[in-house]
Amino acid sequence: MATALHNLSEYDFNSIPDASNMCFGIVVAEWNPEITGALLEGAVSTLEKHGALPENIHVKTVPGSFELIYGAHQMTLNGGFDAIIILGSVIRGETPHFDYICQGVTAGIAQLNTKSEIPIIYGLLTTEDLQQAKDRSGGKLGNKGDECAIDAIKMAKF
Ligand code: DLZ
Repeated sequence: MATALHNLSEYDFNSIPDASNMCFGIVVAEWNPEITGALLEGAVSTLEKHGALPENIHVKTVPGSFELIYGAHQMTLNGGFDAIIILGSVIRGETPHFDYICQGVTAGIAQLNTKSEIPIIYGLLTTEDLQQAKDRSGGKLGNKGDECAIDAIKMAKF
């Protein structure tokens, strides 16, 4: 029988590092502002809750989710960040080219992650309708912005 080389108790799946010496960039889309504003609020408050200083959280807005790719890329070039978060909301019912935008942003951010020295955390809500987006931006299913903040802190010093 094979012997395990790793003691799984060495890995702590639940700890969240202290973020007081970390610097974050957030790019947020203006489209569906009720949703993206709530995502931003969740992300910023969670970063601060884990020690990030307000002056180390830099927020830039872009018109729509498609521009999140450009915005995140510019932030990687500017330097000085430990992690970048993108936040957007695409709603199928209101967006005839929903699939194009979702796939474009997803592929763009994935590609950036393979080239960038710092992680880019994916906070794009892709929902069938407005209610599903509300449920995931501070509603009954939590706030994707909070989750992205935790992921950014965990990935920042990877
Ligand atoms: C054009 C468009 C549409 C129809 N729907 C959305 C949406 O639901 N969420 C979003 O973030 N952006 C949307 N956009 C705007 C595009 O993302 C982009 O800003 C424009 O196509 C200009 O590049």
